[in-house]
Amino acid sequence: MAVSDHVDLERFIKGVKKRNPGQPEFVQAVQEVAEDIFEFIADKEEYHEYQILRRIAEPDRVVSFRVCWEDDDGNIRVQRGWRVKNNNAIGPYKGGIRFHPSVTESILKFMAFEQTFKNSLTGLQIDGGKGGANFNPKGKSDHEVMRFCQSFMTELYRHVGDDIDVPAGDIGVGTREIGYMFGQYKRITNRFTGVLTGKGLEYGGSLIRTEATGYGAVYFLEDMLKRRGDSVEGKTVVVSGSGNVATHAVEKIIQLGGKAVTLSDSGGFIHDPDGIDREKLEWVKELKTIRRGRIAEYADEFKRATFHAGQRPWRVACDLAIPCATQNELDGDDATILVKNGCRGVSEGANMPTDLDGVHVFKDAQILYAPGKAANAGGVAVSGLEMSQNSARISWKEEELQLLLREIMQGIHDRCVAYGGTPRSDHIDYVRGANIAGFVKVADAMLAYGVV
Ligand code: NDP
Ligand code: 2IT
Repeated sequence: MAVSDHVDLERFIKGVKKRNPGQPEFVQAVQEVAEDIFEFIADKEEYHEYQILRRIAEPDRVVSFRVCWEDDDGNIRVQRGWRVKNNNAIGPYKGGIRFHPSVTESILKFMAFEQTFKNSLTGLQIDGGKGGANFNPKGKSDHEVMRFCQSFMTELYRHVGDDIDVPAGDIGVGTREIGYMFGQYKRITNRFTGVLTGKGLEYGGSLIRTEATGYGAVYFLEDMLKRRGDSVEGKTVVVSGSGNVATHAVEKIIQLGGKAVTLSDSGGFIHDPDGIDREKLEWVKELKTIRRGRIAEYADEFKRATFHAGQRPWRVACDLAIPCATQNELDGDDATILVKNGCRGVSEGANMPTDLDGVHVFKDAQILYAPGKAANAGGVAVSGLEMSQNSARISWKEEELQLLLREIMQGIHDRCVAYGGTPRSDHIDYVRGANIAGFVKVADAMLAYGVV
């Protein structure tokens, strides 16, 4: 990068920080992208003149609203809900809804920004949005969750629509919550449309949507390894999280002959040196989706496994790692230890799980490192396919969808390779590849529209 580009980049980041005080996650996500984009657009005057990156890093709209609900003891509770509409240059706003006590505007803005690049990479007609609330579903009864979801949708319904903005699930929002929200949308509007994805199969959901994010993250790993003449088979894999993405990533690792040895939640991680097999995985799924228990219970059930309270799994020696819990769960020290212990590939199932220091460690070590916006795009891709099925009022067969997901993930991989090459080396910088490939499509659409 030329000196003047560095100055421009520094000035740009300074501006982002100034305009978004108290929003570190959003600044972090923009910074990671800007580092690559500034270099790419150095000799592309139009992108500068039309302030494309500056415009993508300013959400089209941020809607914030009060959500009141009544708990089982009759207390009135007040939460804050949001929908961040980052960009709709290449399709309707599209992205998940997160219910977690840690949710802030900064976290939703970072994810809506990332989603713009991710959705562009899928090749489908969808652009970036994200929503959520600082509501903690843990320990709440079914009826409390239902009342919260209904109240949330009573405000959100006026901001979404099947060709306007199509939310889906994320942390704390699965099929149960989508069902309650879809029911309320239908009741208020009297319309049965594909306004949400991740729906139940009985009312317009798509086959393999539940599996898609975790499977996709492993497919991406498989494609990176394949390019090096290697595979997942026989590899030891460290996985964090124990929700939708983590459990389906483990499922695909097992199918491909790998051995996943860890899972985690906010209480700590379990290490199973024998590997998490199909039977154990079914037990975890039941624990997490039906009994809604803690991962610590795994070590009580399977005696050779150990539970490590308050810790993350990155010190366990492995060939491959798939972070699938949450943002900034893997820092520079963790990344250094992973590399030192021989980890050769990282595929991010979660959104921005690696902090900026960690990203630089992986980049410098030149391991196979796939950022979330590329590696976890399988979920939103099948959401996009759910939208297509809903518009046509048809349901595709499982084999067709499996094939489409596999092809889309390979397409994303290849787009990253096309833009992520490094001079005089066979190494691919997948972060740069994803940032630039995601940017170009959105940027060119924005240029076509002029200044709007
Ligand atoms: P789930 O709610 O199903 O599971 C979340 C998992 O992450 C749980 O094990 C949870 O543990 C853990 N976790 C959440 N917050 C924290 C925290 N602050 N510290 C430690 N652990 C935490 O969510 P998903 O599996 O759907 O989502 C996981 C990640 O994948 C998120 O980053 C999400 O944005 C991303 N993602 C999800 C997609 C999807 O289709 N669902 C698509 C693309 C990305 P605990 O139960 O203790 O909270
Ligand atoms: O981060 C994500 O891509 C998701 N939570 C899924 C979004 C979607 O619309 O399916």
